[in-house]
Amino acid sequence: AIDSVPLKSTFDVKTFPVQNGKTNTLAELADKWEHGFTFAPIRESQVSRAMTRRYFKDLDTYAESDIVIVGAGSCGLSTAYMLGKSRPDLKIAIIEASVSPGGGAWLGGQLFSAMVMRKPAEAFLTDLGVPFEDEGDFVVVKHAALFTSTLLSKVLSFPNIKLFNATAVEDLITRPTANGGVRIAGVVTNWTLVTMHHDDQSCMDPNTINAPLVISTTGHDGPFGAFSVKRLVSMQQIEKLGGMRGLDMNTAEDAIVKGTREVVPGLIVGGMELSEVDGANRMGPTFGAMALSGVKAAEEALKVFEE
Ligand code: AHZ
Repeated sequence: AIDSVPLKSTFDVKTFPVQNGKTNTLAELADKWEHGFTFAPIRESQVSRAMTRRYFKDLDTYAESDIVIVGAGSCGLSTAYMLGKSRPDLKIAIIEASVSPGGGAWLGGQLFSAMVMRKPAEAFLTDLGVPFEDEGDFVVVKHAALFTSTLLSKVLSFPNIKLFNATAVEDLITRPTANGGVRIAGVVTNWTLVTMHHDDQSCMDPNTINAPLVISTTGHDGPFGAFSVKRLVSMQQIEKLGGMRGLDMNTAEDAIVKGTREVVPGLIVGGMELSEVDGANRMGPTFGAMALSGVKAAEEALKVFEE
């Protein structure tokens, strides 16, 4: 039956027989090499349904989220980690434009593997369980990818967090407030490949996620970066951007962590996106401010939910 190709689509996954509900151990596999190895049978539609059914359920579940985090770089992922740990009751959607989450945190700087964090950001590494070498005023993780992959694996393990990657935020949902301003009330999303081709493809309208709180961590200005704060200017909610300044590690990291806040009602901004609002310096290849801006963004978010 598994090989049959029905002329009409009569195949129903619910009636497809479960061949073998047993799971294997690696020790049992060794035995199978000796006695004829085959994978369990599958029909292609089962693979398709296993993926699409879950994705559409997630789209349904997270259409009303408690928090949307825009951008899964080092700051966005640190924010998600803190929120996932402390509030398993909140539904948190992460929207990441790239196929691969992690932003600029897969290398420490240029092509170099090691990631530097100035103290006291080592507290975040200790909590996460990422080992480091102590160099006095700063610590070094042997590979930035160890930090990012550990953080990502913890974030993805939280049952109340869903990462929608290859998906871009193209706009913010707004609601009028009593004083004539606006409150951010969610995000407008599209498949990133569509977002990148609005100019040369016919219109494909976007999708939406409602949420009382959006945390934007889309990085400094670039093809995708600083998305939400640039939109705040064009919707006249902030007059103009300060613009990221030149590199100064000492001032930059303090400014980003201290400045992480609710910039307009319903929108917290963290990480390097904030440098564009406040006219803060960049810090280059030191990542402590990204982790601690994430910790601060999560604390600011929890204040909103405790109000
Ligand atoms: O793909 C982007 C990246 O993964 C994603 N992103 C941007 N715009 C988006 C949009 N919708 C969805 N409209 C979007 N996703 O946001 C992520 C930003 O990650 P990042 O690593 O660029 O930012 P960060 O603030 O988390 O970390 C900055 C790291 C830097 S930059 C820097 C310097 O230039 O001096 N120094 C440090 C430590």
